[in-house]
Amino acid sequence: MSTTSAASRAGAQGRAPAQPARSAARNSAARNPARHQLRNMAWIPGGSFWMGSADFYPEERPVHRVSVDGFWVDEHPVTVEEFRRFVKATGYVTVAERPLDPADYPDADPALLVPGSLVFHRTAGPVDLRDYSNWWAYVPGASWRHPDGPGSDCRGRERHPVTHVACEDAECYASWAGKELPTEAEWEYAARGGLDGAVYAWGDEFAPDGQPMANTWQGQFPWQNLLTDGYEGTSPVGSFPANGHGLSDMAGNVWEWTGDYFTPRHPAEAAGACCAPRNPRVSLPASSGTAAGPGSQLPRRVIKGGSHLCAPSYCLRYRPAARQGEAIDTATCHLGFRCVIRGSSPPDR
Ligand SMILES: [Ca+2]
Ligand SMILES: [Ca+2]
Ligand SMILES: [Cu+2]
Repeated sequence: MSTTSAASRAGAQGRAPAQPARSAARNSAARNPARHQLRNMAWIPGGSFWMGSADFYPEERPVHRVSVDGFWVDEHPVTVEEFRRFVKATGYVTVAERPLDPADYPDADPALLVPGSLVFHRTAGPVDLRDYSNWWAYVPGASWRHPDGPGSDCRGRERHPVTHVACEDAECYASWAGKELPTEAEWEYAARGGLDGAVYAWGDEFAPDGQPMANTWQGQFPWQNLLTDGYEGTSPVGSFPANGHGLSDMAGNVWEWTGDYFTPRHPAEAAGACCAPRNPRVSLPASSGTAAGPGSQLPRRVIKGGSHLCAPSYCLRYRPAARQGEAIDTATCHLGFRCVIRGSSPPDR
């Protein structure tokens, strides 16, 4: 499912990051990455592809030609284990763990101005799908360390993707690791695994020979999870087959932050094949517009790939072309990230 509608923290207010994003987070591409940085990364050869889809949601249109240079990308989303290493080394405190300043939220219920994050709760039965508060709750104390709220922890989930990370958290991690967040074009190109124009990261059929290819939701959202794929909630990275580039969990498991601001539509196709945009990116927050509703003053970034909460009955977004705008301060139990390294050379083979 999507979290656009659940974008505002504390259910009623967005919040500005308590610390300014470090400028280093923007220009950290290592020209000559060290060997250890490239561990668990795959080289994606440059090329061009058809970005977007005409067959699903309006924000994926129009399909247009794009080219990207080669880059390295993490083979799986950043795990709890990896994020813990970063926090240990730096003492970093995530957005969801920071107190909110009441001065920033004059209209807010003070009881909700405490650190926390959005947690999904399965409902007892069918509910009105237009009201996301039926299944999303702002849970004080929920964070990457306590993914289900106070009393829960990450024991047994070290190899699961880290969750409850806002955009700034993802960028600070990337900066520390000498990496960056992918652009939307890079992410989508990598997710397609060389299958240009296919519906899914593995082809056009959702479950070839009945085999689940990603951690999604089977059954009637948000009350009946049939667990055909074996997982409720997140799954250890790499639990499902990798795509043609050797990348795991591009579809489902957790949504993933990108470096691009959200636009409600893709740009039109260029006039000729000669003119396909190269390494396009959307770096102006203003282009993300403002969504209706609370928290809408915050810019939105593109998130990609869908999650374990995406169900055909509600949100068919476990596809490379799928995209969503997410307020930059949002943290949830189904949103994580992976990183890239640009500007270096391909591996010697
Ligand atoms: Ca599942
Ligand atoms: Ca994913
Ligand atoms: Cu979804």
